Amino acid sequence: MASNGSSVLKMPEIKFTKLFINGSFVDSISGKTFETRDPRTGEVIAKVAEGDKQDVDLAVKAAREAFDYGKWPRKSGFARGRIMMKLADLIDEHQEELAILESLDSGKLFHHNKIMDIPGAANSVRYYAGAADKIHGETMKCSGEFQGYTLKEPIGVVGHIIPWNFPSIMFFAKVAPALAAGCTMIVKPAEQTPLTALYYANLAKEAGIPDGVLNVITGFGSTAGAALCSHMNVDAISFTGSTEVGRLIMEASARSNLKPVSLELGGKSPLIIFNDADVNMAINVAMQAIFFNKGEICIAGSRVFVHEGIYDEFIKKITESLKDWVVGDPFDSNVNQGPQVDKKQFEKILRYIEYGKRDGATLLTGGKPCGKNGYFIEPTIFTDVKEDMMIARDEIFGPVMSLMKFKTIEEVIEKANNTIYGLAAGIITNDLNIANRVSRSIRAGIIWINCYTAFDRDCPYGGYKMSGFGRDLGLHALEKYLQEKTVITPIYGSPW
Ligand code: TXE
Repeated sequence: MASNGSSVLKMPEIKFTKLFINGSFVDSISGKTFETRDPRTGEVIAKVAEGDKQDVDLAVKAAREAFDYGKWPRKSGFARGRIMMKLADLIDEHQEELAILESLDSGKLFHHNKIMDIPGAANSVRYYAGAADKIHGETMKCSGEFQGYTLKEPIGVVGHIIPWNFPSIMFFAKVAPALAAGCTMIVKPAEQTPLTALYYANLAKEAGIPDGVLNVITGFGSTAGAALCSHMNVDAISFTGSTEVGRLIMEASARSNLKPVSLELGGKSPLIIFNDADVNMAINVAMQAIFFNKGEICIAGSRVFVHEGIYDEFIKKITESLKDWVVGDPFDSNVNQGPQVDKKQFEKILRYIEYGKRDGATLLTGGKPCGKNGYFIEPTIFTDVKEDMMIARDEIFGPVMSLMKFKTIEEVIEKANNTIYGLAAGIITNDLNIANRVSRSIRAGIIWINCYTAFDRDCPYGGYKMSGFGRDLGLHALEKYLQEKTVITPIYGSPW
């Protein structure tokens, strides 16, 4: 049981804990399991099958057969889309149970899961279901007496490697366009958050997705994930996770079959607040940019640059606003921030807070764990941050804001770009010329003007520089799961 402020939620039974291969839930070949824990307490929620190379081999075989001989890639896009629509409806029917499982496993806020993540996942499936019958090639009027056309064909067997910060959203950001394209696939969810992925596997079967098309292998990255990336029979990898692992995935591809990979990696995104900004609005945006999802979001606005003209006012008011920010049980609807996903992430964030203090930044708010159990951390703000400090350079992936002052537009553009990453940036100003100039000058894949963390499934999402390449979301995401074939034919019979 858990209270969400107004009502009491019944904790669901954990029904799916085995690997999902070729339409059935099965134990891992080794018989091994691993524990998934509740970040509110650190207690074990369930033991889940630990897949490894041999299990990946079985899943790839099933996906290969489903691709080479099965109906899914040969169905019309319209027929695939209808089955996907059914899956979306099933997700809606199980919305509350899925939202609870997601919070239990990840510490994400239940009310966010209920109104954003789970309905967002269902709507992603609908978006790509609607696109499945609109995948076309081109025709070319060639020189001479030939004509050419292109076919967009599914790329084949895809491996999706999913992180733990948005388990449902990321699952469908990758699975839905791949299904629409006609691919078959193996999903490796993060070891911290395997529960909803297995639940979706069951719903996919119920919706009528044929056996072997969608397989889920739970397990660890260095074993199951690595086996998928170096598999000779996997045709593409779509990955979201750390930059370090992104590098390993490219290496695995280079050493195996040169499968194309798309990587959505870390970030250290700047939020730039100019002196004409409405300071109260800027504070709301800045707080959402870094504290939303407990800072466990790759686009987190972790470097906040505030113009010197409003810097003192900004500091005073953000300190006041944080007094109303509640850290606590993610099932309570009055709570703004739940626990970090696991002990490793919790300790990483606390380590970075110590680096900040050690390197001479001033701790304005927070800086400590809170609560007796679990992985809760106070929302933390550092001032007097210098660009070369570790807290200003590295992705912390937690509720830690680095505040910096600036004077001129040229200076702030240079500072904002002074990072190996290029995922996102935010600009707060009412001056259209400033907004235009800065948005063109920042090397990042997404720019928000007078907002932050605003996503739409129709807007492509991905990074510049070491934040990766390839785009999720939007019709662009379909391209990762398609390849183009050119066909040339004489118009008036063969000249040979
Ligand atoms: O990431 P990993 P971790 C960043 C964030 C975080 C840090 C570490 O800074 O603090 O990464 O988190 C799988 N071959 N992001 O350790 O290891 C793994 O099992 C194939 C940013 O959790 O990259 C999981 O499914 N797969 C990020 C997934 O990769 C491997 C989201 C991500 O885990 C693998 C998460 C391997 N060798 C963390 N090793 C974002 N961009 O949103 C691991 N995995």
